[in-house]
Amino acid sequence: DAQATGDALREAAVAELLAARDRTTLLTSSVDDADLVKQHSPLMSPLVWDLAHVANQEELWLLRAVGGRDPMHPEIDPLYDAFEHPRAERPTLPLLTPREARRYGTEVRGRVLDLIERMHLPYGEPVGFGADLAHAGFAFGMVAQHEAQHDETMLATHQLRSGPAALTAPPPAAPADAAALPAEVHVPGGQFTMGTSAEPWALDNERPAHQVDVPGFWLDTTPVTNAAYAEFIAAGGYDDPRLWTADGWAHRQRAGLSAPLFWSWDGEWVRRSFGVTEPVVPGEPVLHVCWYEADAYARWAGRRLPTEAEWEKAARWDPAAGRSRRYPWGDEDWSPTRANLGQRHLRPALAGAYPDGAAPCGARQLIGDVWEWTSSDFLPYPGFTAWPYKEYSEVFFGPEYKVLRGGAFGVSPVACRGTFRNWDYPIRRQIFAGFRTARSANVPPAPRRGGVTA
Ligand code: AVJ
Ligand code: FE
Repeated sequence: DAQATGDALREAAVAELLAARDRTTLLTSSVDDADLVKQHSPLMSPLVWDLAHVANQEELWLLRAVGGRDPMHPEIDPLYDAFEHPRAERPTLPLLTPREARRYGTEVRGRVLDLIERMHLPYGEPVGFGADLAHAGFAFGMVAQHEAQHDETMLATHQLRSGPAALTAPPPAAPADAAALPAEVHVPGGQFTMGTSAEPWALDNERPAHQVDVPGFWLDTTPVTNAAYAEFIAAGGYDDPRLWTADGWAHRQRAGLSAPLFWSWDGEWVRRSFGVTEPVVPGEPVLHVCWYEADAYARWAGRRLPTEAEWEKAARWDPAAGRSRRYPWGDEDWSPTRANLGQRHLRPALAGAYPDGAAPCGARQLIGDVWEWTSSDFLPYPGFTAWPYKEYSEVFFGPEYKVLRGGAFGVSPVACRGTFRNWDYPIRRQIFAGFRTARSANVPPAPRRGGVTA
């Protein structure tokens, strides 16, 4: 009933807020203060900015908007408004010190836990002050997802920093049956439900649920591997303008692209991963490629990137039940055997891993491991309403951003589901992005490239 659902959502919100803070603490205590205030790349904020920004957003949405409290330190709001200062500029701002940022975060969190404990979380009809934002614990879930997203951003900053490793983690489990997997799987044609109106913490851009007709198509069983991608490089893929879009070729020339970010040639391909230089693992999904590189690879392979709707249909459509699932494996929440999420590992698992997370179509690793570029621009669904602020999604809609789906090893489960949408510029490579390819039913299969066990 409504009371029990409200209590469950409250408990889940508290657990997710605490889990996000554990990750934030790990990411900001594994380096010293000099490292926290330093800018490791013009693409990223200093870690200490993210630290205070998550606290500031938590204060804004939970203490002020839901709780009706007065601002704690109104003078710092502009410093932590992502739209006021671009990332490159943030190190020059009079930011809170690491010690001040930690204390601010702890104070906000203490008050938030106090607030949520004493709050009635409306689940049925919204009533009273702040009831809309707090409805189904949405604002709490949104803030937990926000901090989790910045944890992923901070993880990308860690990957960009120079010097010895600051983070360590065990490798993910190896797949048992990858050799037996088909290269591609079929997704049947017809209507399916894309997006959601039911998921309580779905963000505005995932809403509302709507019917989309997706003709039958074929999709790679797993993300494209390093071995397959290395074949594309060896075949001269970076030197053949016919494989690239006009914008992609111009960017490839301007930026001097010749391999994924963090790769270098040393008689073999090696890569730098969180402070460790190591041979590129052939069977792992390729990581740190931009949309233009993914698109060119797909053309070389005689294929194309999947559309966003194709990706979601492959991940959610259950033909036997005639409905869309929350996740590829069903409606149950994530668990560690289903997908590589939550920064439990610092790398993707080998292609073919996580049989427990397979979709009804047979595709693996749609959730976790690497974000997957789709061919689609980031656009609103029919019936979209910005909520609770235009700057989460609406201001980004348009052709300049491409959609990524599925989440990566550094994405927290709270911010990952079959409907979750991410987006970035097609030139971006510091994000944990790879891809898989597709072909329409009327296109003949091309010779297999790479292979899931390579
Ligand atoms: C959804 C990952 C594109 O990091 O810019 C964080 C998430 N929004 N703070 C981003 C976000 C506001 C957003 N992405
Ligand atoms: Fe943010």
